[in-house]
Amino acid sequence: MTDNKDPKHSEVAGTDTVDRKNHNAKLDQLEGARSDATGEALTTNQGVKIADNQNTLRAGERGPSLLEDFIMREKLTHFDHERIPERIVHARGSAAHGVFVSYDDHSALTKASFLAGKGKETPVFVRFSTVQGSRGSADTVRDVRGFATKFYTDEGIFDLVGNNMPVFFIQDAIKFPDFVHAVKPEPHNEIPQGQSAHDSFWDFVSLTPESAHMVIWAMSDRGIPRSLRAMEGFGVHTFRLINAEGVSRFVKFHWKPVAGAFSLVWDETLKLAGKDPDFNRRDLWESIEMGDYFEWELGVQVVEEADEHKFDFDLLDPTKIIPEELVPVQKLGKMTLNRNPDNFFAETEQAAFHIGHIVPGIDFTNDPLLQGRLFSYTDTQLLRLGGPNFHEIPINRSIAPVHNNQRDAFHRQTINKGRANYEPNSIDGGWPKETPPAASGGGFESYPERMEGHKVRARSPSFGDHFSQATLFWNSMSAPEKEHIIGAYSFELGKVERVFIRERQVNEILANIDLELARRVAENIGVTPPTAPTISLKQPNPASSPALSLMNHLSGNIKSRKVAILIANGVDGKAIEAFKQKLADEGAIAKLIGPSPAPVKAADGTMLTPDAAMDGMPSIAFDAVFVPGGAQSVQAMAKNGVAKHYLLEAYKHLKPIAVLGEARQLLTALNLPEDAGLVTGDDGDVARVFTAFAQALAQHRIWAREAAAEQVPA
Ligand code: HDD
Repeated sequence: MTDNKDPKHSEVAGTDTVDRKNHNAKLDQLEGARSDATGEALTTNQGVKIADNQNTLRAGERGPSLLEDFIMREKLTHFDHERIPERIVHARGSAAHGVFVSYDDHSALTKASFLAGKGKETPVFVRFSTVQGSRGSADTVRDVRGFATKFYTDEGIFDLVGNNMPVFFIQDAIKFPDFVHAVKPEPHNEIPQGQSAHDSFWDFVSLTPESAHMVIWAMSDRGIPRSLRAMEGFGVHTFRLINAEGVSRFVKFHWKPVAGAFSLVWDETLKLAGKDPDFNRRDLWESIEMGDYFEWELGVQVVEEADEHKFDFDLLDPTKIIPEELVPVQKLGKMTLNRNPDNFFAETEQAAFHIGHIVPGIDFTNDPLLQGRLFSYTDTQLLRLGGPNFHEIPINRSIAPVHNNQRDAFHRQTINKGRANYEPNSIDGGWPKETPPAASGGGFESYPERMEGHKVRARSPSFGDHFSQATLFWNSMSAPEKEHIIGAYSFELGKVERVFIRERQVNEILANIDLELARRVAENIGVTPPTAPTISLKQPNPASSPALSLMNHLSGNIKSRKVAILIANGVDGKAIEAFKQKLADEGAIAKLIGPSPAPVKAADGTMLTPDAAMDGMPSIAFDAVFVPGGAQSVQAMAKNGVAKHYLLEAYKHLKPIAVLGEARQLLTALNLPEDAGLVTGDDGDVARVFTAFAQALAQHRIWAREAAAEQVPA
């Protein structure tokens, strides 16, 4: 078993002496809990070697099994107890280890030690999740994504338990069970799985105007991320950072993806849910295995204590953002996810996050959603992980030393020495002792906020504006993003059986966000378009925020983008070589996709082994497609429905496509017109075609193609 040794944090500034893949203080600690059976005998849980793992002990070869068979009984009993309750929300998740490196000494802002030095490294474990679906549901459903980060700091654990959207559906935690019941599959038939497109969700949100802002985020492209690496993350609530002088400032936490933020298109998500339900999880796993790590910068928006009331919304209201144009995001450091877990259950499933896990220098605010969360997370782990010792499970163990008088209970691992299990004591020298707060290394001290008020069940009037920031979000979208939002509301409300719920959402929610949005959705779902909002509305301030549009979050490069190269016998091998080299130079990933997994003979006689067959890795698994020339291969593809569908589908999903030589005939046959993302050239034109193709790929999708793509049957 592991012990809580002092952390081995290294104060490395700009050096790369640490093999991040395999070592950090947390990974070293976990090493003590890892088990490798290579070369070892098969044993019972008691360490007794097993001679026969094939047959139960029985009375005669054809006789009944004997109760005496302790080997069979132990094995079956353990198996019967393998499952633990899945998380009530965020059940489907995947996770990775990594490291957070502080850019600087941020002690003017906070005394938290993990931000106190340039280059200071802190191990992290991050679990991403969908919210609504169960453990086995598809990755690509329209949903919020959880983004929970466990910082194993040298002052204890700090969990930043956020989402990929900066606001939430409700303002008060007492509404959380209602909201979750409404969005989960309906109680009578447990349908639908992993989707909000059903009556009970829209019934609840149409009756709950405070959800309007979050729902429009969920209906936007943010609800269908292309990759977990391509999502922003948000702490959602306003927190406090407190420095050594005791100065407190309000902050909103942000994760800014180095890869940029970009999404799937809706038709793609529906197909992926069937063809590769593990799409996002696989991408995380495979990228890390390839050494292509996921990276984010941690940032904060900082508001001085004196400015608490200077906004036209309440900082304590979790349905509001602070527009980045009003308060810019300051970058504090960078997180790199660089190692996959060794065991999904032991690490990812047993990870216990809690918004109440904070360290000196960080504190809560009175956000009523945050306050309720402080109760819920420990409570849920007690059930899920079977008792109060879940902090001793290896993935949850602090790397800072843990000593207190909390004792016993199910599954206790620590063997506490000494006779005094209380404090104060004089028997064991008074240990463990309290540590007074200090500028660094001190005990935790809550910010001494001055409080007064009556004990009431009431919400502040400052939480009363539910629409202006939903309007701000809508105003900030590009034309394609607006179309996607209209499409998403129309799809979801179109699945709502009760017309009065459709009408309520359109008239009482959408009409108060934007009349044009409400009218377009109304027309699509067969309800009477509204002519006016139902209440007098506050104008958003600012009127629009460029930081909200995904179009402004692209990285400008094609690193990590996946490109399918379609091959068949007779393909132009030289063009493939040249194209692959250029992709590799830009950090993009190329896969050879053949009619079947069998090797293909190129025109020059070289043998090419496909990475996958066309039906095994369809176009939806890629960001772009390249079709090299070669008379014979093009003829074969022209007769192959799967190959033709590949191109039609990539075109329909607005992906860049590069086509060389004879392969241009395929475009004519398929009636696909050239555009900024459908780039063609002669066999020798690789350099020019690649440049245009890479430019299109850096833009993620060819949005100008959308109207033409709608006509494509794929
Ligand atoms: Fe929560 C899990 C994020 C509101 C109660 N929540 C959970 C996870 C994330 C969030 C990312 C998964 C953690 C993991 O990977 O294990 N939750 C949020 C955010 C919220 C939020 C960003 C609003 C700003 N949550 C919220 C409220 C409550 C909960 C208001 C209850 C009052 N959340 C839970 C929970 C879960 C959980 C039931 C389920 C599994 C778990 O905690 O460990 O306690």
